[in-house]
Amino acid sequence: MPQTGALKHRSMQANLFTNQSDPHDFETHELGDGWIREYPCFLSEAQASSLLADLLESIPWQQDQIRIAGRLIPVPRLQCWMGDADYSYSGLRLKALAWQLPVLALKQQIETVTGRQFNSVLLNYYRNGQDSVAWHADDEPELGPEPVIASLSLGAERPFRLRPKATERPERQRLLLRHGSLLLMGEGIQNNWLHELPKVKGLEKPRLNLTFRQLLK
Ligand SMILES: O=C(O)CCC(=O)C(=O)O
Ligand SMILES: [Mn+2]
Repeated sequence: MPQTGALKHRSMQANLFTNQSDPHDFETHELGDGWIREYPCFLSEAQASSLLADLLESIPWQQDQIRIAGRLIPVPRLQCWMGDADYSYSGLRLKALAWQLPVLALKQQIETVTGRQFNSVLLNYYRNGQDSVAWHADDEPELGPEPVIASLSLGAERPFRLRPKATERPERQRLLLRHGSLLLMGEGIQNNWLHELPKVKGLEKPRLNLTFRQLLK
């Protein structure tokens, strides 16, 4: 940011006495037919680093395969689906793992700060800059007509891009997803926009991302 056509609203409460960042601080970007909100300091550096080490170790990471034009292709990242119900995308059925304590605690913290409810999470492990997520929208029917998704980033800072689904529209958005930051993708984003996490040449450091979702019962 700043980006074409993006209107920003800030809520930055500087703490004059401790100079500490507040997890409630946010910046909203209105994109016309959708909005996103960044919480740049959602977790402190120490909290984020400890959670990163814990999850790298404790999550049963696996490389799933999706079917494209009849062929099974390994996705370029490791994943784990956790929560109250199983999930499908691109012909892939993900069995839900029971909530693990640090992830459940994080879910509750995110619900308090965002005022939104979530019952599942997709955890992604990008081992280095060659791992990525291609252009997509999280608009499966199981997520309801207007999905709102909260996305927490840990580890290597990576660019995240958005573009309208309508190919004739030129707008683009690019954010940097920092260690310990939270991105809330609000109403309109999954219906009207696509997002991706592109590959980054020469990056060796790992990154984890947790996208909290609300599946319809
Ligand atoms: O890693 C990210 O920041 C995005 C992940 C994502 O879009 C997804 O899991 O649907
Ligand atoms: Mn997504």
